[in-house]
Amino acid sequence: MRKFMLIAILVATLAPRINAENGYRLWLRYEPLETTQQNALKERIRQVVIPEQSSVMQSAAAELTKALPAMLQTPIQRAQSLNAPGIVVITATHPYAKQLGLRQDMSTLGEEGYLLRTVKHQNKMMVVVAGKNDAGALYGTYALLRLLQTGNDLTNLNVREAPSFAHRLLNHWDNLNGTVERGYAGHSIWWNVNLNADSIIARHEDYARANASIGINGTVLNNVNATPQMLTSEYLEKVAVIAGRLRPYHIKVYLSINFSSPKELGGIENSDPLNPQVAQWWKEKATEIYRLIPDFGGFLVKANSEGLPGPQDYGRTHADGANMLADALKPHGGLVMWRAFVYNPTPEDRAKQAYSEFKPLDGQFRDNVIVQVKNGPIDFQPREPFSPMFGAMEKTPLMMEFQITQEYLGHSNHLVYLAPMYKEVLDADTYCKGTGSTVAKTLDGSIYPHQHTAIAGVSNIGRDANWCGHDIAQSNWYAYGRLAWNHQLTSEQIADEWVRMTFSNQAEVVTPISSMMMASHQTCVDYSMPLGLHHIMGWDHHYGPEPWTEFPGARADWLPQYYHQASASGLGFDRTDKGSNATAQYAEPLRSQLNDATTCPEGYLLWFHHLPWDYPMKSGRTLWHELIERYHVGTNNVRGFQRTWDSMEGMVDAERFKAVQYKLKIQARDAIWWRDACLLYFQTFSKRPIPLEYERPIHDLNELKQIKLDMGHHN
Ligand code: BDP
Repeated sequence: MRKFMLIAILVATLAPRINAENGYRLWLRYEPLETTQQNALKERIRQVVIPEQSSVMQSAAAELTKALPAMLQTPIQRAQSLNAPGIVVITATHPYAKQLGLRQDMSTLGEEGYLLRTVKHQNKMMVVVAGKNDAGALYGTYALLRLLQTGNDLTNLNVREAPSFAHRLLNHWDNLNGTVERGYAGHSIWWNVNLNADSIIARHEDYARANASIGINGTVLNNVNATPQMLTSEYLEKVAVIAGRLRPYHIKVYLSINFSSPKELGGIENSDPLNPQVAQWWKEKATEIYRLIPDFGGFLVKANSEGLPGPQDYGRTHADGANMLADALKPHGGLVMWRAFVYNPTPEDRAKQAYSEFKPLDGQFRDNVIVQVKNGPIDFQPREPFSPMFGAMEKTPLMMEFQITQEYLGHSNHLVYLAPMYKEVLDADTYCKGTGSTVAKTLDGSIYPHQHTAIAGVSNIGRDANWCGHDIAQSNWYAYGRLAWNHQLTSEQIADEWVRMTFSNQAEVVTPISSMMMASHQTCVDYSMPLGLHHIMGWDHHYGPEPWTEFPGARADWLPQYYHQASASGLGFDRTDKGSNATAQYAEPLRSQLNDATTCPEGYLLWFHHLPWDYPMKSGRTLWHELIERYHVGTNNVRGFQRTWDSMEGMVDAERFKAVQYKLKIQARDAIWWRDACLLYFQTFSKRPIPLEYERPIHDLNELKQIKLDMGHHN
């Protein structure tokens, strides 16, 4: 017995140290580095010098003071002079920039950019983080910590970075009652909380740290479906408190506004943007906001969309509405982010409507208006072609809106790494100015040199201990931020960094988890809406399959049949010039490529084409057979993810291991649910068998149709 215990203890000490974790620390865990790396760095980093005093610089100092001793397992001195080797963090204007020979290089750094350099100063090695301004210094500090966390040594550092987009925002769809629209990670971290509770103060600070570490510099605190109440002084005072917590991390706050606020709050007879009283009300409101929050970012506006009020209620245009708000914010330096998510129950194909409505307004917006466009023309479906607005609006700055929360991608139950989806859109060629006019380049100022460039991601953050509900969903917050900073990073690179910081630097952990992540988006598309299918999910909650849903009296464009058009003759939405002609909204040669089923990428095939069940696919299979194949590839891949994850037992901490394992079981069951539901339903039209080499369905279509999920707990 005794002997057995001794062996057990020995094994425990030899095994890698794995602490219990609940995911709260995200990718900022600062675990002790490998001993050899620690020893090398202890020589090189004897002190930290951060001579400047701004609150942002203090955040950089606090992060280093927290991270370095933990990673190096030794106390680190703060010092004022360059007497010993160590880390120096400065901005371009500090005299050290000159002494260290960096002034010249820094003069050409982009806004918020930074350099990381190893330089020799009086025979001592200095690791220098040099920011264009204090924000750049903060971002450089986090970049340095990322290099350390991911196992790099700091010899011969030569990094030069500046962000792709000037405004890099999260959009929280948080309601003032504390619920989160399409949020699957608990209640709001902003609303219906005790702002002075220690746990909330800590949350806000840790939120700010996490965002600063990936370069996010703005956040919209409330739902785009905004209530006028948001702009009452009671709430603005809360906003000021939150702004105060985010400011030291260089994060500005923004608010979603309700276009009817003047009428609802100000008692004005209407909210017509051309009514001088209305314009005046907004001017005064802006003044009140900036008195409380001098660096307030601006307004995000969802207007005349899904029943919300807007300028069209008064016969005015989106430009009239946006410009009136822009004029109110202009003297304070604020921005209007006006959403283009508009569609009405008209005969026009929903996928065409945003373009139809906004394209004629190009050139009519004030210079502090940015039009915020969802990545695809419908609504955050698992896969959409890019919105044809990208590239088409030459005189108006557009900004991308991605969704980080997994509204249509299995909520926080499914493991779906979204970087490949973001990249697919950012790297897509619009051809608006010839080959190579990628979506990213139409937005980042390289094709259209607008004063403002921006990007937004709909947050997946809530009050769950692990912030995002699913431990792996943290990677989507991370990846969004990294791509907002540099859209040229690859999905693989981002996954690799994230796994290293979040789980472990060991190759046996990094390789399997990141490969699984890399396969996960295509897998989810395959088991839910393959080959360009879209909007066939459950009514309202958007979880699980419901290609059959009918709702008497509901808008046609909220129902799945509108999108899949399944019939005895085939499947898919004809958006070619023989159908709705949505393809005409794209530039040539893409237009012709999409318009022709033989050249349309198969991933978008049923988005643009209605094809017969026997249509020959590139694989040699018929469309019906290919559909079966894709659904099975999807479900089989999820079973593979389960095996991969199970092989991580003991390699990652037990708490997160179990949590992810549990979610993968749900995902595997859901994937089969999707597969059986869609194939059995489409089979009622195709009237063709499922070939025998495939698994037999385990559900019955009629039973599946009875499933009515109550997702109330999510909101
Ligand atoms: C859809 C969501 C809805 C949002 C809307 C929007 O289902 O909850 O309010 O988009 O973006 O994806 O405004």
